[in-house]
Amino acid sequence: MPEPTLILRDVAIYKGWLDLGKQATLVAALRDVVARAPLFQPVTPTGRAMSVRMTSAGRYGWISDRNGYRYAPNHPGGMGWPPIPEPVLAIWRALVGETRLPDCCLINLYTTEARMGLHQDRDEADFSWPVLSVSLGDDALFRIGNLTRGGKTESIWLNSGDVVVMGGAARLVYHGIDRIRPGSSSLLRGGGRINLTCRVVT
Ligand SMILES: O=C(O)CCC(=O)C(=O)O
Ligand SMILES: [Mn+2]
Repeated sequence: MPEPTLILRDVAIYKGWLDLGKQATLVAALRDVVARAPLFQPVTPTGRAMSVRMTSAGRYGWISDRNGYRYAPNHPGGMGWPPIPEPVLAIWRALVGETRLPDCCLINLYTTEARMGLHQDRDEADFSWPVLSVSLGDDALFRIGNLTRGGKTESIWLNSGDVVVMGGAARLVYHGIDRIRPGSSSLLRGGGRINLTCRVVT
């Protein structure tokens, strides 16, 4: 596997993994996904609206509503999730391998005010598979904590084209997005940031 640019608290960060051409190809593929499985604004189990809008591609999509956080075989609108676009799978193949491909590619859209609180990705059945995440569009301040809630954290700005892999000792690390830097990228018409999070679910 290629060497990451840096490792922060066991999280592997590949700065600038995708050049502008590859980023644009990804965005075009994601527009097709969103056309078939529209973005929706989830609520947390306690009923608070999340600030990101989201949708998914793959056998499963990640959803949140009054019934909890979980993977679902269908979009809340009833349709199936579109397949994960090939350029997304190509990133997974290069950085994780071919043995198993992700079941879910969650697509988060952050507009100016959106953020994501510190959390663990733990709705999957098998934590031996890493989580791979791709940043597109505006810069985002990514915070990495510990394996339990609380304690000191470290932050790093993620830029468009960066890829993050949380596996091994970092698979269950707390992480979140404090804020984005509006207007820092011109990749997305209308601005904002897209994050793709690929996971093996079952
Ligand atoms: O937006 C990001 O970079 C992280 C997203 C994330 O942690 C998640 O969707 O679980
Ligand atoms: Mn996460």
